[in-house]
Parts: sequence; structure tokens; C-alpha cells
Amino acid sequence: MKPLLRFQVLGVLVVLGILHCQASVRRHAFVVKEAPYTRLCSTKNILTVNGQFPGPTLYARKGDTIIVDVHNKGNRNITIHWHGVKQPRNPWSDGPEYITQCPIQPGAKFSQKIILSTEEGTLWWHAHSEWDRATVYGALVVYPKKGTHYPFSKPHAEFPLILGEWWKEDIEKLYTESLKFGGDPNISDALTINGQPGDLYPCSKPDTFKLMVEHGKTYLLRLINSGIQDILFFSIANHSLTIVGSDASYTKPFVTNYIAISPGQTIDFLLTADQDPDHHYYMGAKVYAAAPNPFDNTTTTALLHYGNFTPSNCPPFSPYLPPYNDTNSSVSFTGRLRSLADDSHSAVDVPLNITDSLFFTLSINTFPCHQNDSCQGPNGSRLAASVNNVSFVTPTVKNILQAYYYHANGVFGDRFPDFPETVFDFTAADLPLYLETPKSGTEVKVLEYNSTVEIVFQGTNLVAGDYHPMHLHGYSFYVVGWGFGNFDKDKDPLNYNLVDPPLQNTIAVPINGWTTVRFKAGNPGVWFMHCHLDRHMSWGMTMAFIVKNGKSPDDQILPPPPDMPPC
Ligand SMILES: *[C@@H]1O[C@H](CO)[C@@H](O)[C@H](O)[C@H]1NC(C)=O
Ligand SMILES: *[C@@H]1O[C@H](CO)[C@@H](O)[C@H](O)[C@H]1NC(C)=O
Ligand SMILES: *[C@@H]1O[C@H](CO)[C@@H](O)[C@H](O)[C@H]1NC(C)=O
Ligand SMILES: *[C@@H]1O[C@H](CO)[C@@H](O)[C@H](O)[C@H]1NC(C)=O
Ligand SMILES: *[C@@H]1O[C@H](CO)[C@@H](O)[C@H](O)[C@H]1NC(C)=O
Ligand SMILES: *[C@@H]1O[C@H](CO)[C@@H](O)[C@H](O)[C@H]1NC(C)=O
Ligand SMILES: *[C@@H]1O[C@H](CO)[C@@H](O)[C@H](O)[C@H]1NC(C)=O
Ligand SMILES: *[C@@H]1O[C@H](CO)[C@@H](O)[C@H](O)[C@H]1NC(C)=O
Ligand SMILES: *[C@@H]1O[C@H](CO)[C@@H](O)[C@H](O)[C@H]1NC(C)=O
Ligand SMILES: *[C@@H]1O[C@H](CO)[C@@H](O)[C@H](O)[C@H]1NC(C)=O
Ligand SMILES: *[C@@H]1O[C@H](CO)[C@@H](O)[C@H](O)[C@H]1NC(C)=O
Ligand SMILES: [Cu+2]
Repeated sequence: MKPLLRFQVLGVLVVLGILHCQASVRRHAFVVKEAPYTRLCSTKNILTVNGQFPGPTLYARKGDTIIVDVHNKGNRNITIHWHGVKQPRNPWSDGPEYITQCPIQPGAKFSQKIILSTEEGTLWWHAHSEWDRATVYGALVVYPKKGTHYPFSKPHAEFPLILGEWWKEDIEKLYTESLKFGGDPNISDALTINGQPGDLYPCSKPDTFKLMVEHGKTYLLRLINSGIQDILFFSIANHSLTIVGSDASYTKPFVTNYIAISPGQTIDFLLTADQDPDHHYYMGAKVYAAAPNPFDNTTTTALLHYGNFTPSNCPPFSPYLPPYNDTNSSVSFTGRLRSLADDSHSAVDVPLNITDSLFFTLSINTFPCHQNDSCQGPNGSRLAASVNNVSFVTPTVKNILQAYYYHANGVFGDRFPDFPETVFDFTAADLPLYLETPKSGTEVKVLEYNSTVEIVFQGTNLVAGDYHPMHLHGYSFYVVGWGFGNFDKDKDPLNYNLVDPPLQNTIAVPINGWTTVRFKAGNPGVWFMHCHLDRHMSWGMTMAFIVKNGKSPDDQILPPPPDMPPC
């Protein structure tokens, strides 16, 4: 064995930089830059990575480390987040601007270390500065370790399918104008599949994404919702979909004819090409809209073609997509997700003895207008949002992680409330106006190392109820229960699923409803938690956890890399 091993070490480790039979380190360059893209009959410059839209797909195996050298050759500040990567002990590379780092300024570089651990399946990466993730995003595919396998038959081939939104206008303008005038941002002009709107939009037909399949074969599709505004319904005409994973965690397989996917979430599904190969089929996506706001009511499509199909005059079959206001179809799809919970893939380890029981209300709010009551929110107000009535104010001079690590005062407070100070009928149809104006603050919740945390997210009907895809950095959580109306602390916990709850990093809390999640705080650091609708995030529906170090040196935050971007 010895000589063979030495040969492999010389041949593989030294030459390719890969440790045989162990997790490997892969290195990539991300050059952030403007590039011209044509959609909906007009061309504009968008911010991209390496000039690509969507950006490059990263491939790795479970447990690998990836180093990405991010070089900002754009004209604006940027940060990149590795969505769903837990980054054990390494919050430094997590990415949210002014939470764990200062932005990478034009001309600057930052080498980010992406430490994979238990994740296996589909994740993604995106900008975490202003609303730049509208165009700066891509897939991150995590294969099983060498010598281990999917918990299903090896698919014939696999493809990422990234759903997104497209604005004719500039994203920076959308961001600055929405926040300046305090109203709802303009709705998107198109939805996209792998960056393309598809045949139902002007000037889009030639570039529609085409999935070529062979009859009788099974494919693994890795669906990602990169959108900044919308939960989306997705389906493929005449084909059933077998769900096998979500957020890089395997699920018990189930068959469905549509998917509901929230911003930030990923869904892995198997598609068997078992339909008539002499037809062609659309896959499509459209918005699920809960609140009574305008929404993008268009439908994006891509094509499914069998082998030697020759396009005929017959139009492709259209997929079934639930009506835009079908809340039941949205929540009941999400409610079907269950951890696979088989021993070889994902042993379920739901915390049972909770040390930190938290109850977080999620509200849309209003602030008085700065500009002589000429704001575009309700009654001339400026729209805001909050968690437990605290509308989060993002620091601008220092970031929270550096302030915590170097004991700098004055950047954040540690008094984020465990419970709402005012208990009211959260989901009542009419709520008194005096509840509508939140506090402002930069408050974190401090957790002891290895504490066991439960959060009940309670949506409220302040201003207008909506769903909220809540995303936690640094962790995945078990989604143990959900429902409509006000959470009932006596009755609802009796129905918690503590056997095979899904392990997610993003969960859409239903409109005027609640969702309970649990996790063990075994990853020290500063970890952002926020609604993954970017407007709600920018209005303040965010907070951060500080998870303290454990006693052992192996349970402590790693030292910062030398090239942390300065403020
Ligand atoms: C949003 O839409 C309005 C009305 O169509 C338009 O006047 C405005 O310029 C748009 N906002 C941005 C940021 O382009
Ligand atoms: C596909 O579905 C459509 C609508 O549900 C149906 O009319 C059509 O016959 C189906 N086509 C095939 C090839 O099964
Ligand atoms: C979408 O909304 C626009 C404007 O409200 C309306 O004119 C159009 O008919 C709607 N389209 C669809 C497909 O519902
Ligand atoms: C959805 O909207 C349609 C009208 O557009 C209405 O008839 C229907 O009752 C609504 N469904 C729900 C569940 O609200
Ligand atoms: C809700 O949706 C699920 C799944 O699509 C369906 O089985 C169920 O019948 C629906 N319930 C109602 C009340 O429409
Ligand atoms: C639950 O956790 C508390 C605090 O860590 C501990 O004192 C107690 O023994 C634990 N109970 C069980 C049943 O594990
Ligand atoms: C508000 O109104 C006052 C008096 O009309 C004016 O001087 C001021 O410039 C206005 N401020 C803004 C932000 O429009
Ligand atoms: C939020 O705090 C503000 C300021 O203290 C208060 O006026 C308002 O009623 C509170 N709202 C809720 C929902 O607690
Ligand atoms: C923290 O929890 C992990 C398991 O989740 C356990 O292996 C470890 O010993 C715990 N460490 C401490 C210091 O409690
Ligand atoms: C706007 O003002 C009216 C009249 O005071 C009030 O009934 C309504 O609730 C207000 N809307 C919001 C969202 O504050
Ligand atoms: C870019 O980041 C630097 C460092 O944090 C900050 O000083 C500057 O104001 C930012 N620029 C913009 C336009 O936000
Ligand atoms: Cu939200």
C-alpha cells in the first residue's frame, strides 16, 4: 500500500492539489464586472460574475473547501454570500454587507473560503449587497463524497434550473428610488429560467433554455429561486416531478405536478422522460402573490425536447400552474417536505430540550415620511418592516462581526427581544394604527455555544399581511410546525413533527400564519437572519445572532483572514 499511496500523494496531491480520499480544496476566480445583456428587446449593462448571467456554477463534494478569489472590477461596492453553506467557525467569508464584512470596493479583492460540511445537494451563491443579487447569482452543486451515493438511482444527467426576475430598469436605480420614496418597488418586467424569459415575452424566443432528454431516462434537476420578490410556482407540462431534496438536504421522495419555491430555497427533483417523444413541452414558472399588491403576472418558460425531435407546427404543451392567489397550493407543497431520515444519509437530530425559546413577530410597518409627507407608502408614509417591532438598522461604518471580535463598542446592542413587548391579535383583519410604527435599532440576540434554540415566527397583519421567506445564515434548521392565524402555545406544539421535519435554511412563513424552527447553536460567529424578499430585508425585517465560542479551541471562531475588506 505504501508506495501506491506515495505515488498518489505525489501525483494527485502535489500536481492537482487534491488530497486523495479526503476533502479537496478547489479554487475559482470571480471577477465582478458590468456586461451588456439583451432581454425584452433592449440591451443594458448588468453587474455579473465573469461576464456571465446567471453566473458560473460551482461544483464540489460534500466536505470540500472552495476558495473563491473575488475581484471587484465593477463600479460599485459588492459582497458575495454562499447561501446555505454553514461555514463552521468561519463567519468571515459569509458575505452580508456590514454584518460579517465591509464591502469589497471597486478595484479591491477578497479571497473567500467556503467550508462545506454536512451540506449535500443544491445550494447557490449570490451578491449580499443592496439588491445586486437580482443579477449576481449562480448555482453551487454539492455532490456526495467519493464512494458514497445519492439515496436514489444515479440520474442519467443533471442540470441546474435557476428561476429569477428581470427588470428593464437598472437594479441600483430600483433600489435607491424605492428606498428614497418609501414605496413598494416596481414589479419585475419578466421572470426567467436560467436567465431567459422564454417564448411568451417579446424578443425572447431564440434564446429560450432547452432541456434535451432521451426517452426513458431519468434526470436530476436542481431548481433554485434566486428571485428577490416572489415565491414561484413551477411545473413541466405532462410530466410528474419526484421531489428528493431541498436546501442541500435529502427529503423523502414524493410525486407532484407542481412546485412552490420561495426566494432563497432550492428544490431537487427527478424527472423521468416518459412522455410522447414526438411532442415538445414547456416548463414554466409564475408568481404566487399573497398580498394585495401589484405583481408580475407573466409566465416564464423553457423547453423540454426529446432526442431527435424535429420542431413542428404544434405548439409545445403548457404546464399546469396554480392560480396566482392559491395560498393553499403554496403552503401545502412546502408542508409536504420531510427529511429523508435514513441512517446513511441524514440522521435526524432535532433538538428536544430547548434552552432558548424565542417568539419573533414579522411585520410590515410604516415610518413618517422624511420628505414632507410625499412618500409613496400608505397615507404618504415610508414603508418599513421589523422583527419583534425592531426595524433593523444596518451599520455603515463598521461591521458587526469585526466589532464583536475586536470588542468595539457602539456598533450594535445585545438587547434583541426574545418576545414581542406588545402582545396583540397579530393576524386580526383590522389593527390599531398606533402599532404600525416600529422602533429602530441594531440589536443582536446572543446565544451560548451549543444552546438549543426554538423560534416561532409569527406573521402579523400590520399594514398588510404577507408571507416571509426567513433565511438563517450559518445553520440549517428543522421546520417542526406551521399553521395559519395566531400561534397557540398550548395546542400547536402538540402537533410538532419531531420525527422527520425538513432541514432547511429558508422557510416561507405563511401569510397571517406562523412557522416554528429549531436548531442547535453549535457554530460560533455572527449570523444574519432575514426575510429573503429584498424589499422586506432593506426595510428592516432582519436581525443577527451572535453565537458565543465554546470552551475548547475547536469550538471557537477561526482567526480572520488577512485580506478582510476594510471599511
Ligand atoms: C417605476 O415605475 C414608474 C412608473 O412606471 C416609473 O416612472 C419609474 O421610473 C420606475 N422606477 C424606476 C426606478 O425606474
Ligand atoms: C398534455 O397535457 C395536456 C393538458 O393537460 C393534454 O391536453 C395533452 O393531451 C397531454 N399531451 C400528452 C402527449 O399527453
Ligand atoms: C397582467 O396584468 C396586466 C396589468 O394589470 C393586465 O393588463 C394583464 O391582462 C394581465 N395578464 C395576465 C396574463 O393576467
Ligand atoms: C383568486 O382570485 C380569483 C379572481 O381573480 C377569485 O375568483 C378567487 O376566489 C381567488 N381565490 C382565492 C383562494 O382567493
Ligand atoms: C390544498 O392543496 C393540496 C395540494 O395541492 C390539495 O391536496 C388539497 O386538496 C388542497 N386543499 C384545499 C382546501 O383546497
Ligand atoms: C435540558 O437542558 C438543561 C440546560 O442545559 C439541562 O439542565 C437539563 O438537564 C436538560 N434536560 C434534559 C432532559 O436533557
Ligand atoms: C419640505 O418643505 C419645506 C418647506 O416647504 C422645504 O423647505 C423643504 O425643502 C422640504 N424638504 C424636502 C425634503 O422636500
Ligand atoms: C413598536 O414600538 C413603538 C415605539 O415604542 C410603539 O409605538 C408601537 O406601538 C410598537 N408596536 C408594536 C406592534 O409593538
Ligand atoms: C456541542 O454539541 C455537540 C453535538 O451537537 C457535541 O458533540 C459537543 O460535545 C458539544 N460541545 C459542548 C462543549 O457542549
Ligand atoms: C391610512 O389612513 C386611513 C385613515 O386614517 C386609515 O384608515 C388606514 O388604516 C391608513 N392605512 C395605513 C396602512 O396606515
Ligand atoms: C463602499 O464601501 C465603503 C466602505 O465601507 C464605504 O465607505 C462607502 O460609502 C461605500 N460606498 C457606497 C456608494 O455605498
Ligand atoms: Cu418578508
